[in-house]
Amino acid sequence: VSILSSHLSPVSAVMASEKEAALAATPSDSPTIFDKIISKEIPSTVVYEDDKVLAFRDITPQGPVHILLIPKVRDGLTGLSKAEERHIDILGRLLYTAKLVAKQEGLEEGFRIVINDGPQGCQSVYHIHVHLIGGRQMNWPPG
Ligand code: TR5
Repeated sequence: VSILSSHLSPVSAVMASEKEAALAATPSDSPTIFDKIISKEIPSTVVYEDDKVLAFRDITPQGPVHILLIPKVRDGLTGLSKAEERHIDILGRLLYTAKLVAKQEGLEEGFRIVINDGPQGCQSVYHIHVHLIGGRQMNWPPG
């Protein structure tokens, strides 16, 4: 463990604590940090925006490219497990936009899409989001 710890960069340490927080996070319908990112109250690096979707760089990237795509209006969609028929359009739009952003980011060799859901899925922010991760070789199975 000490050998591993000594190789942890500060970013990895932040990631570890974020994931611990995710495991402890309670699913909630309260406003999240993403509301403040949407309103620009909290700055983020926006890579794509339209009237329905915002895409910005993850603050603790898991690869050379790590972008989060979120609906600007949550409409009860705290996570994928809460999806209703009325969300079908926005769910499709999030995935299609992920493809556009992947191209924009030059991820010609491939990429990974992740949607964490609930405590066991390691979700930490209860405003649905699609992770677009790329720029390195991915492994399977995920952790
Ligand atoms: O764990 P899940 O799937 O819920 O993903 C939440 C993601 O939000 C994580 O990958 C975090 O790194 C990311 N995150 C958290 C914050 C944040 C962010 N990405 C960009 N900017 C952020 N700010 C300003 N604040 C955060 N707390």
